[in-house]
Amino acid sequence: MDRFLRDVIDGLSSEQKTIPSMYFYDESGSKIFQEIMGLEEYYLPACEVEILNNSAESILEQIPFDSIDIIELGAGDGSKMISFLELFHKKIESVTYIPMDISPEILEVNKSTILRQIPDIKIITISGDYTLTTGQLVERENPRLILFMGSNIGNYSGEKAKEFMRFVNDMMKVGDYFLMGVDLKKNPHIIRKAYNDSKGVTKRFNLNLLERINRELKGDFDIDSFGHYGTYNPINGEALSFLFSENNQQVTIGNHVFKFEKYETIRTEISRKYSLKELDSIGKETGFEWDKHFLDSKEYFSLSLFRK
Ligand code: AVJ
Repeated sequence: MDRFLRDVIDGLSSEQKTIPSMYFYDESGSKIFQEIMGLEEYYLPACEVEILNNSAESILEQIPFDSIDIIELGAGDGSKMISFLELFHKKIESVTYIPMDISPEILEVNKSTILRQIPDIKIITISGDYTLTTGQLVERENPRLILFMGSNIGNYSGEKAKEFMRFVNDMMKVGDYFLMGVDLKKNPHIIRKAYNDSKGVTKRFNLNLLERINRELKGDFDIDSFGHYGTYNPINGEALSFLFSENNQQVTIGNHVFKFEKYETIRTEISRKYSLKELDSIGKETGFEWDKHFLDSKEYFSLSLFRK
């Protein structure tokens, strides 16, 4: 069975209905996500870019290598990293940029974008699920800087985040570096608004999941009878997104039938926020020697550098 179908059937069969957030990003979902990234209320990208612009030199100063593989997990189109890579390419003798992403198409865009700006940088693209493709790196001896940007770590709940950090740590030799973009705990109103924007773009982003199921899995979701609700819990730092059914209804996907009670929810995403203290202790627990945090002026977001 198709993995998407299986995950949807499993998710909608459990007590608390869920759909994994990785399925947001089909073609139209990726477009809506671009729209989210441009929203005033969705402060994350602007903060991350500010740090990339203001702290790239300080980050570079921490890293003593004269040849380096810069490996980016979930790299996307690469546009965000241009100036950062330019600096590293200028100051370090040999830089190889290795963007990894599920989508081979986006990696082609990435490669041509980077090469247009930095024509003589070495680039190796690796497409596929990065948990399955890192084997392709085993022969490479260069010291490593691994990148995981955009607060994508937030999509993992507590234990899963640690598992991911250990997975990254296993890709590294002692003395290698890991740079991760992390959204920080802050005034809870600001976080809540980032996931409940006033133009309803995040709502469309969530409802697109149901449309995608209708399109690709022959579902019959009545999109108009679902609402969107985002929560933020300042105790555990979890921003959760839900879709909820406005009525008692049933939905058919292929030959599976799912019943929804009025106001029953589907959990679609977790976007976890961290404090710097939490990041320090997670780093220690998952095998890193030290970490340093580079923040934006509002202290909303951190680029956290971990050394193994
Ligand atoms: C791309 C996972 C970091 O969780 O903030 C944006 C995705 N979801 N608005 C996030 C998202 C709703 C985003 N990440």
